[in-house]
Amino acid sequence: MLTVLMTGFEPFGGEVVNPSWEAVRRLREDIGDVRVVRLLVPTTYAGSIETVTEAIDRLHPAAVVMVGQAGGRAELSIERVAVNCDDAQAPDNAGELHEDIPVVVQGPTAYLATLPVKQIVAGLRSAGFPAAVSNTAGLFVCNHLFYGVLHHIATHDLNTQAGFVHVPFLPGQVADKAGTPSMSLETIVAGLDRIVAILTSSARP
Ligand code: PCA
Repeated sequence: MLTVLMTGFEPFGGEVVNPSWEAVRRLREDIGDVRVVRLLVPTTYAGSIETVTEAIDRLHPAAVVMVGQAGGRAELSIERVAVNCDDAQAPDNAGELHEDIPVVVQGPTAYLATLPVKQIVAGLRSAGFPAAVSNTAGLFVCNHLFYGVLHHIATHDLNTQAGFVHVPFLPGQVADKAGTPSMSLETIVAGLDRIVAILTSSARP
């Protein structure tokens, strides 16, 4: 049985929900012979990496798909690159402000996602989901976690593929944000479900 670890974040920045966790927590736990483990991650620099790397070391998943909210984006964004830099104007949920500091001191400048980014985008699009490759996961907690997990996997020589998906706001979050795109929870859940299917079908011989 293959295990896929799916993570979502707590709400942040004054929002009362985070579509990443709302969608991840609704994923089915067993899809055929794939076990989907769902994990809530704190939106903090200090806690996010440890929360996910602890689960990777315990579960030895074939893949980890980290999911976060990218308010303002219209499609499912499959992130290609994580960079070794935290630089945000807003504090995390612990009140920490990180301005222009590395995620890992003396770590490599960047890591590329080890999930098949282009194949995921093509698979989503052919199934009717709005999806695109993104070349920046921002410089806030999402990029921090993405970089930290790829660094952990690389430095411990682990056999887990890792990637990051940014999802749009939910419709209810944009009720007072005229002109801002959103995506229904059902579509986000179905898109994440499709990503699991794409990954696990390509992982099989
Ligand atoms: N999105 C933020 C952090 C948590 C989340 O869901 C980001 O894009 O960095």
